Amino acid sequence: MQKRLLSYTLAFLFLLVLAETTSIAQSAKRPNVVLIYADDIGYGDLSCYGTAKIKTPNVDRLASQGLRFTNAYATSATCTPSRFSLLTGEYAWRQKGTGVAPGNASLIIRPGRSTLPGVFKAAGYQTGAVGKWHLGLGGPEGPDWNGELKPGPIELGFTHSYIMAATGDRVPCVYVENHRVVNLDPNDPIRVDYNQKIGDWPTGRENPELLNMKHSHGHDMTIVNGVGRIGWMTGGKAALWKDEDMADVFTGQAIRFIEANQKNPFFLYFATHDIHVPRVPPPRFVGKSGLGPRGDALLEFDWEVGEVLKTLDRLGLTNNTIVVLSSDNGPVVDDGYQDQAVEKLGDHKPAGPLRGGKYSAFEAGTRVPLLVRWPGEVKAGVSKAPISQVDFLADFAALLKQPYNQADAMDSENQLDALLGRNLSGRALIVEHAGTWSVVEGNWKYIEPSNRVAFDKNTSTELGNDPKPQLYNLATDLGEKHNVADQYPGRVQQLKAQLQRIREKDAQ
Ligand code: NG6
Ligand code: CA
Repeated sequence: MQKRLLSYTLAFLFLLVLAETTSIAQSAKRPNVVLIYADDIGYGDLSCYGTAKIKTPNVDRLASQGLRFTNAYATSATCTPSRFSLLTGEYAWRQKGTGVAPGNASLIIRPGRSTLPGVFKAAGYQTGAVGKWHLGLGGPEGPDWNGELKPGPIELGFTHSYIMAATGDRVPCVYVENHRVVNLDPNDPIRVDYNQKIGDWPTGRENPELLNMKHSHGHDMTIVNGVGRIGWMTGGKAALWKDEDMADVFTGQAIRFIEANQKNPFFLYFATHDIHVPRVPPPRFVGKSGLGPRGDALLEFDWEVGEVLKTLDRLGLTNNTIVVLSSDNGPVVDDGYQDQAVEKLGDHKPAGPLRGGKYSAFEAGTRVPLLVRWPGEVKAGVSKAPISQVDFLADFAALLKQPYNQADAMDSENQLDALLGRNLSGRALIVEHAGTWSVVEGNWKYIEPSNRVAFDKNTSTELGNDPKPQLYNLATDLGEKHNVADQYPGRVQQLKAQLQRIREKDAQ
């Protein structure tokens, strides 16, 4: 009898140990994460989202092997605030100075706060930022281009960074690796100004005959590589990037980061320059889309995605790597250069069935493509779950069982199950910001009254602003053509109150 009890006890203990080690093994499962964050790619720009006018086979491969979301959102209709929210878990509009940042802005994210890369780093990951930054560099005095550029990505939790400071159309046109401008000759210091001309380099305003690509609006300041930019710069000749090479350079850096960390768990934030202006792809993509440089830049983006996927395959990392692909805001055709994007657009609809585009309060401003692939864990398919990029911080913290400061990431909700396709409910409320606020709850979209201009002539964008409240039923009117606010005053009041409550959250 006693013997039997002993063997039962031993068997029980054995099971207990087994259970314990399995749970350790499970909790130690730390997939790599590659977040490919495109610039200005619209809801209708990828063939897996329905366009027949452009072919993006590599992105489509990702979509067919993973989950494709139809209700995923960036938090804002421009770059800087969307990236701020993605990396901090807080709506950018809660903090002043989070609009489109000039190229000489100070870092707008406070070091020490919880961040998306910081969550991965604390969990023992190597964390890389490659590509577009556009969140400022340096302390209150601004970036020291000729010295140490900090604080920046490294101080926010990235263990390695290879970035451009702002955008392709803003000076200075140089790469920054960790704290230094790449290839800077100390005898040729960089100087940058956003208020007045500095140095004697030609500008688009004074010497338009020197431009290879003319501007349509703005972009008439310092000419670099035959392209007029926003802002003035001089110096740093040896460090200047070549626009045609940018995709190769960033993709090469992304691959190098993956290779270097193939034995560590890693998080790679690969923020491509494509398809932002100026659209200057290398000769191998020129003319290949038939849609002009904007379409060619889409093909280039697809190539970048393919290179990353190939690298994961080659290193045997595909099954243990979550690949997320999304965009920072909606599409724009003419964003300031005469690059044939308008003339060659043809029937292609960058926003698909949505109204508006980049800068707009209508859906195309913030509803963006989102793909998530994790072989064996995420079932391939399509999800209608409402997702906001502001939740990525809480999602990945939950996946890694990593604590973070919830007061910092105050808008980030754990929606990991929705992101991995385990439920279809997702977020109850989506907040969109384009200067004007909107909120989406279920099928209803409310756009708050706004006296801002309704149409941007420069970019030909319907901005979605109206002095009257707007309410749309997205189930029957995805294109936001019929404002039904007058028919549903109760719904308007309720959504208005929801928005107010969210806005006042930090005041509580
Ligand atoms: C605008 C620029 C536009 C683009 C945008 C930022 C002009 C006239 N327009 O001010 O070209 O750079 O800022 O785009 O200068 S974003 O995707 O980085 O938010
Ligand atoms: Ca953008």
